Amino acid sequence: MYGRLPIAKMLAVTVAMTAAISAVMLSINWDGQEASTAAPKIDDLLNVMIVLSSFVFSLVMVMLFYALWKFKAKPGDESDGEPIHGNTRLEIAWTLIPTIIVLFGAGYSWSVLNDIEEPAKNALTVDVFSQQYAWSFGYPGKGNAYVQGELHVPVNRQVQFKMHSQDVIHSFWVPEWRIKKDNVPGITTTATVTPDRVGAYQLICTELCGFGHASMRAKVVVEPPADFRRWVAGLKETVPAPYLESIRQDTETNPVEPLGAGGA
Ligand SMILES: [Cu+2]
Repeated sequence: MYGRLPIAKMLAVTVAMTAAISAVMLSINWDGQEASTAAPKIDDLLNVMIVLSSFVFSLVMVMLFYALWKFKAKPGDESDGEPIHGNTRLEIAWTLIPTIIVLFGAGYSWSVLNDIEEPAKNALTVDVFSQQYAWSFGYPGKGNAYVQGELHVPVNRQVQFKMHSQDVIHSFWVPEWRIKKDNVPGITTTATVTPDRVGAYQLICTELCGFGHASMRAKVVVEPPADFRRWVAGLKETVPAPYLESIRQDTETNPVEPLGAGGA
């Protein structure tokens, strides 16, 4: 028989290794500057996931290297390995531990998502139009004022971005806000963001959408409310008719009837 496993020692090594890996991984600023109220919450979530992943990785490595060292064949030993018929305690442990970790991760993510998508009463709605390979924006609360390639929003106010793709799937991503949302043709998707830092950022398409995908970007300006109002008031164009039509079609192609009832 193998004798008892040195569980206390293995656990100590696992914890030490988790701490060492986490210290290195958490010292790296993975996501860059935080510029929305959601950003610190999402970064905390990522950090917790990094620690959990470091723990799982360490545990697997410690057990793997222990087994390699402990059960190595002696020189000259040509015999077959000992037949093993399961180990109930081990099987319970390797089912229970991952289940707890995954359920914890799911619950924590759920609560963060709930929190950051909580709608605010004074939210500003912005229509986002994506098309190979450009972004443009409409302000339905401001007479459908329209602008191409440059998005302005006021600081410290929730913005509800309504996405309307005109062709293929694009994805709306401002890294400093952390928020990402797919733009799906025929469907209106919504991204909720409260920018909390004045500055200029980049909107990046993060769904491979064709030849010009890499250059599908727009400037994002977060500014004080008065500056934003002045900027919007200075816009000359209004949302073009085909785009307005796509907003109407989007809602029509989301049938309220159950699927198969001829709604689409
Ligand atoms: Cu793209």
